[in-house]
Amino acid sequence: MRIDLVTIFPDYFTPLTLSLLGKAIAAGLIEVHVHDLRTFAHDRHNTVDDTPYGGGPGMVMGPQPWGEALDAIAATNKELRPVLVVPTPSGVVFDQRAAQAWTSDPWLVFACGRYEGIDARVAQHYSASADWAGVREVGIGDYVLAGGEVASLVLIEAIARLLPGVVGNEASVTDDSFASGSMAHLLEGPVFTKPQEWRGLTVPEVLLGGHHGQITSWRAEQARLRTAQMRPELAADLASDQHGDHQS
Ligand code: JFH
Repeated sequence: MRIDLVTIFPDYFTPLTLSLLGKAIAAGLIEVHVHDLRTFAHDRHNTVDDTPYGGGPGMVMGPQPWGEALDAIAATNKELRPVLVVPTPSGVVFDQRAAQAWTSDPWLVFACGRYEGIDARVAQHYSASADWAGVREVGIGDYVLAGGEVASLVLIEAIARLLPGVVGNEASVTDDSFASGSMAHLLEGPVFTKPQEWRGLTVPEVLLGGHHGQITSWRAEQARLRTAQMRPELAADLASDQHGDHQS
C-alpha cells in the first residue's frame, strides 16, 4: 500500500518510522511519502490560509496549494488512481469495518487540514476527477482536534496493522476479524498474564485449568458484562439483533 500525507507539519509523521509501522515500511509492505503543503504556496510567506467567505471565526485553507500538491502527487504514478482521504470533524466516523475495507485500496492520499479546515471545493474537485478513485471525508470521533494530522495517524495505524504481514502475531488480527463478524458489537473482557498472584490479586481460576470450552464461555460472559457496563448502547443493539431486526 502507498500512503501520501500532505501537511504543514511534516514532523507529526516521524512516529510512522517507529514500531509496527516502521517495520512494515522498512520491509516494503507500506510506502510512505510526506509532503509539506507550504512548498506549494508561492507567495513570499508561503501562505496557505485566508479569511472565511461569509465571515466567522478563524481561517480556512485555500484551494490553490492543495490543488498543486494533490495534482503533483497523482502525477507520480499513472498506473494507479489514489483515494483522497480528508480527515474532518464533519465526516463519517471511521470504524473497524472501514479499516478492514480500506486495506484493499492500493493508494491513499491524506489531506491534513489545519485552522477551520480546507476550502470545500478541494473535496468537490477531486470527487469529480477521473484521475482519482474518490474522496472520503472522515472523522475519528465526536471531538474537535486542532488538525488532520493526528486523525491521519490513527487511520493509518488502524489500517496498516490489518495488512498481510504487518503484524507478527497473526492470531491477534484473526481475533479482530472474529470480533467484527459474529461478535460484531461486543467489547473484549479482561486479559491476564503472569504472575498468577500480584499484590494479592489473583487470576480467575477458570483461565488456569486449560478447559477450553469453559474458558470460551467465561470469556463470552465477561464480554457481555463489559459491554453492558461500558457501552450500554452496543448492548442494546445486541439485544435487538437477537430479536431479529439486525441493522446493516
Ligand atoms: C480539524 C477544526 C473545524 C470548526 C464546530 C465544530 C468544529 C477546528 C482540520 C477530526 C476529528 C478532526 C479534525 C480533522 C481535520 C481538521 C480543526 C476544524 C472547526 C466548528 C474547528 C482542521 C479537525 N474527528 N476531530 N477533529 N481541524 N468547528
